[in-house]
Amino acid sequence: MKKKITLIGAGQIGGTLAHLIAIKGLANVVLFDVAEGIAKGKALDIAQSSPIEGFNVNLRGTNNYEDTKNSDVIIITAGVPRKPGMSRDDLLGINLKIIKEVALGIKKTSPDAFVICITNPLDVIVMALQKYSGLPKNKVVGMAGILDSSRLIYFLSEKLNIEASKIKSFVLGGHGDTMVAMLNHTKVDGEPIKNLVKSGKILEEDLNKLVDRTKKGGAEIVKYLEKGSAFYAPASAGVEMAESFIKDLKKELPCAAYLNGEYGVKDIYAGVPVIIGKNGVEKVVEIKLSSDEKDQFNKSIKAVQDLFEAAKKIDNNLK
Ligand code: A3D
Repeated sequence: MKKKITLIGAGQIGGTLAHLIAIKGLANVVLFDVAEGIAKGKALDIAQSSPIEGFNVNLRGTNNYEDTKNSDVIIITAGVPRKPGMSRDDLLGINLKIIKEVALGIKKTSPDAFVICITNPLDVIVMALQKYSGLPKNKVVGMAGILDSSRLIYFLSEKLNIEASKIKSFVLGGHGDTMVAMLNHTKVDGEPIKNLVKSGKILEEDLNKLVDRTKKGGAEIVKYLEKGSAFYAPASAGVEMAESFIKDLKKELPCAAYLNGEYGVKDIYAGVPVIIGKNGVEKVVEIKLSSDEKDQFNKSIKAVQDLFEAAKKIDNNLK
């Protein structure tokens, strides 16, 4: 039987998620949105492309949680995106309220689902989602690291004029300006990037610029779009996580996961490499960090902790 993926939020990312899932034939899709017409319209529009694309999945739009019942996967994008000049953290108050409503909705109807959160500010919202819903911590995870890593890999591939598939790299920590690019673990065609710096194939200064551009990758797109934020690459990243769960691929992916002592951190969500398989987050992979990476990672964790303190001030129930 086909699996069921519910998308809570049928906006820019939600619609793109539905399109990608349908084209891949990954699962039947329920698009849920408080704006019922948007959910219904997008579901119908994508369904009408099935004779052309040749996919065979059901798509429906709704504003009723009953229709999302017993979902295998839920991907949440409900909330407000950034406008030019806004930071992700500026979205906290409004998106916290929305996530509470969503958490209560999915808890009642799909308590066994694997839940992927994309709503910003990511690390704090996914942590609040887990607390509000009470769903198991290995079944509630945030999407950010795959996107940030993909941005860095793309920028490197453009700069070095080499296929992105030949580059391995990833980004850890919180999904914000403090994210940590793992340059010691970055390889181009199997060769450490540091060797390419030594041999002059890329200047250290240029490499640092690419890392900085990655950190500001979301804002760059917000500025271009003027209305709304990135949605194609975020949707691709969300689908990769859902697919690893549904097909039990056990891929190692950088995601915002619950840390219980790993990386020396307790009781917080942050971006680390995890294995995603049929049991959700099956393992947090602990890689060795250099002392500089460790310092940067701790700074990033501190930023997430501070923002979670701000969230607790907004809603006492988060304590
Ligand atoms: P947008 O196109 O505005 O879609 C959001 C949708 O959520 C709208 O259709 C709303 O009607 C809907 N919505 C609002 N409240 C509710 C509710 N209570 N229940 C159900 N639906 C609701 O935004 P988008 O799709 O571009 O972005 C969605 C979120 O993803 C934003 O918070 C962005 O900041 C965030 N985002 C995160 C990343 C990460 O890498 C983590 C990247 C890009 C965007």
